[in-house]
Amino acid sequence: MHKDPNPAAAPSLPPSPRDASALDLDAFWMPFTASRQFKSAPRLLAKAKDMYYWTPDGRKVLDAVAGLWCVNAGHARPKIVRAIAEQAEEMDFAPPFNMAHPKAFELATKLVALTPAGLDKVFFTNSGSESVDTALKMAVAYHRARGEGQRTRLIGRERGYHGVNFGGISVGGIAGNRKSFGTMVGGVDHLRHTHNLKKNAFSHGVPEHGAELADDLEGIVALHDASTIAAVIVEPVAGSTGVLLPPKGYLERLRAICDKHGILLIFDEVITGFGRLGSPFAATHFGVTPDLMTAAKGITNGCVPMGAVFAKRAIHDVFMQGPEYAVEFPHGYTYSAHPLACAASLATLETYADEGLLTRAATMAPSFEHALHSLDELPHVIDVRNIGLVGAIELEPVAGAPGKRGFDIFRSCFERGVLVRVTGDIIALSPPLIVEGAHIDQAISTIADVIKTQA
Ligand code: PXG
Repeated sequence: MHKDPNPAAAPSLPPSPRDASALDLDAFWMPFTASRQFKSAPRLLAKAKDMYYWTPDGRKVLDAVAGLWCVNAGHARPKIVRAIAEQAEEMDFAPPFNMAHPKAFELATKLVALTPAGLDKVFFTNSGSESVDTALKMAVAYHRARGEGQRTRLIGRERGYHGVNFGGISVGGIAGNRKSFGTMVGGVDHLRHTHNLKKNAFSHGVPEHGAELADDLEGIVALHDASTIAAVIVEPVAGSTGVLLPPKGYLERLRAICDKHGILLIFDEVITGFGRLGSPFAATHFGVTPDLMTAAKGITNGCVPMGAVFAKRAIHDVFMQGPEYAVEFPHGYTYSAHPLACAASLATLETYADEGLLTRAATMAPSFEHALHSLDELPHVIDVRNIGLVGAIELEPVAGAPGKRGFDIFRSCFERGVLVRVTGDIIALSPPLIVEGAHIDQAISTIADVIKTQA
């Protein structure tokens, strides 16, 4: 099926209509980009199929990061492409407030069949950031609706990434994403992060040490009193800040402390959802069920923007009070459950099912792990870690220039035909779940060559 890692060319791909030299790069204010550097030497992508991108000048690039952790079934998959085109013809838009369309219900039913037992309700958004802010609002409003309106505090974690909206950056733990933006949402506190290279470097799978860091929550409860705390939000595996794995037993302990104090546990599964770890969700992988769970990215294979918040039935049901003509949860987006997104997601779920992709990462994990750890001894490599089809290579920063080594490696890999993701001096890999051994070999050998060349 996807066995050939290097098909000669993309057969049906016409030449791109745009090349970099003809483009005016001025007007587009780019997201999360070193813009001046980019605009001095743009890296453009023009076509994509299965495991590959092509640049406008026809250079082929292996996608070792599923776009941005989202194209889990690989690019331009026929069922999904067709579903989007057909939906655009049939009905482009339907208002989502006090109206709906059948595919929204069909999708909701199929999605909750994939989530851990109990997460029976789904609210649609258009991105991970919107999912996070929706979940935080749900948590606070839930407590209020059941008569505990003083439970408003939200607890995040250092090095957490929960998107870029005000709720998300407030519970998020990345100073660089917070410091420029003034007042954060009030009453937020943070757990310590779990990344500990001294104890856990070069772990295969989840690290041994650090479950006790979940007890930070007891400390926070002691400080603020549980009666003021609405929810704790964590990524089961932190992606954006460099693939930080939960220590063995950590998530279970967090769950137990939340239960003890009536605090809702939110898993942000924007990256881990839809098969990344070898199970449909990290919650299923770790056997820990949150009260609310956010998703996005892989929900539509990255083809149409969509996000979701999954909620326990009991949380949803608390809202179902008051007069029947009144809105119970005053929240939602013009594009919640957009018909194109629903069509794309239904076809995505079919593609995942047809090809067993939601568990394929478990099959590929051992060879991925083996290949990744062949980098352990290379110069400047201070950690290599992995789980499912997620990997990270952490490099010693250049003295006085943190992030420079990582960025240089990212650019060199791209020049050599492999797209990786770099955060600071950590290289992250999260290939599409259709990846084959030969693709892994290509990615790892390219990274190895680049690290050796730059050493
Ligand atoms: N939560 C988590 C856990 C995420 O990883 C978001 C929320 C926000 O999703 P949206 O769709 O609003 O971007 C994310 C997004 C990276 C990278 O380099 C990761 C994300 C976004 C951009 C870059 O790791 N994740």
